[in-house]
Amino acid sequence: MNKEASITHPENVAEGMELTGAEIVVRALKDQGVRHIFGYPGGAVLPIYDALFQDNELVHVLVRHEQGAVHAAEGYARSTGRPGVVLVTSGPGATNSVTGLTDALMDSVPLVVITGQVATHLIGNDAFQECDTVGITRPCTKHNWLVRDVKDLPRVLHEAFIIATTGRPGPVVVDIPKDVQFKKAKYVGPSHIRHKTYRPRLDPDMDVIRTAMRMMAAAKRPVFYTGGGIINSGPEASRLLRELVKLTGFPITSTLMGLGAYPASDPQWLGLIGMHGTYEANLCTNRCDLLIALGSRFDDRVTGRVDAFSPASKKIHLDIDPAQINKNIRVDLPIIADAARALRAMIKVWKEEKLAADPGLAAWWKQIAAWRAKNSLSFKNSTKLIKPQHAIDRLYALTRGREVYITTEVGQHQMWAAQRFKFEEPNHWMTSGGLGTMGYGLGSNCCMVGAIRIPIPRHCPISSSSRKPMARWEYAPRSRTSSTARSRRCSR
Ligand SMILES: Cc1ncc(C[n+]2csc(CCOP(=O)(O)OP(=O)(O)O)c2C)c(N)n1
Repeated sequence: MNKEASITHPENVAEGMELTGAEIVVRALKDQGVRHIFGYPGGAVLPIYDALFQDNELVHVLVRHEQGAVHAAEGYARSTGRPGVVLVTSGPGATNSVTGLTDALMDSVPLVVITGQVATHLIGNDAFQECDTVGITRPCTKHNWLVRDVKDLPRVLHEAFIIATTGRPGPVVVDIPKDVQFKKAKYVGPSHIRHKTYRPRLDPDMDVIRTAMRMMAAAKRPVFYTGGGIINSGPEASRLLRELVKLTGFPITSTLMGLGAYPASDPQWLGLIGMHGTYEANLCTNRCDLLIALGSRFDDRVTGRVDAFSPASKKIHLDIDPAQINKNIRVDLPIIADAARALRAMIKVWKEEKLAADPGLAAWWKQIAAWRAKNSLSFKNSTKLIKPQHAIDRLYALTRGREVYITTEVGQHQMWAAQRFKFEEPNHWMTSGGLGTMGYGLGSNCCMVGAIRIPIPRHCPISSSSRKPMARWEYAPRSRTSSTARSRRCSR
């Protein structure tokens, strides 16, 4: 039979029409607003690749290794705020994605990873390229599914996007056996799908917000300690954070994952917190009487010894994930909510109650100025060699005012970039924080299309991008004829 004739073009299909599992995947991705997919083909996903080949809108970015596909999707998600989508085959394709999945789980990156699986009648037979994908990826995903019945496929795919992107974002895996990709079922659109039980709490308790704001107004030595949760909440959270910091006049520091939520050029900015942070950020955290943690999780690179961390402070902790509260550090006032919604409520209460910072804040700033004067990030430059710190300072100076996206590998250069590059906006800094994955930088850099890449010693690709949409054939292998032919097919 003519293969072309057997494939229904998804854009011509009305909801409720019978589609193959592979066509359902393509249609569901499009209905979820997906434009780019990062992937690598294999036997167990070929029906999906065939359906993709028939489609004119989805752009497939062919990678060289499935781990790279997941990192590219992570970079895409971090820089655009949209979920990254990955398509890989069964067995080794799925297992190669595990490092990326773990990385995304630790850094709360929304990903939908679709894996092929052997046909349902072969599951459990040690079939060729079979592995227990849901078993292997259970601890490194927010949720995962093995779809045995094609009738469940539309619902599962839409639920996958809901779970990946709402509440605390994270990676999900949808494992689809090959025979399910061929079978037909009625397509159901996203508007009909609501998860039965999953309801992340988004709005804060206003009584708790009022208590928090009174604690803030009474504090003599307050400091904001922000994290990746502000970035994940979306650009509005960063805007509201700026407003709250200005309203209160408090100093602010951030974790590695939170860089860019507050402009580094602002005088209230103290620089990075923790093991690689500035003297002033760490002494502020240690001596403060009120620590306001916003979308940060008190990880060991920030706290060091937990029994000696910020010993004199009361602690407020805003997080969308209740599991973070009192996990590492006991806090006095938890706020469970989406960061933007909580920040909006905080600003409202501060203004409505006409609150003002305690006059003690002036002495606190005087103390901070003395710590800052130590200039903890200074270094002895050289006339004989280019020091990495100098290189990053020059890159910052030369790219200032342009839209610059930075990705790093892991190690010393990562810390120098975090310390020295002055991030002004969210979603421009892509680095592996929680897992510390070497290989992340190259992969995540591949989502930067139209980017100028400046590799600096030792493994630091820095991208300055005009954020052009990805070209259809971008990153297809060029060297070998056979793989070029394959990539043409798969880059669609
Ligand atoms: C996949 C992986 N393997 C090993 C490590 C451990 N590790 C962390 S930093 C580092 C060295 C990095 O050296 P380089 O890439 O030269 O960067 P530099 O620290 O010199 O800036 C290693 C091996 C890691 N983070 N990730």
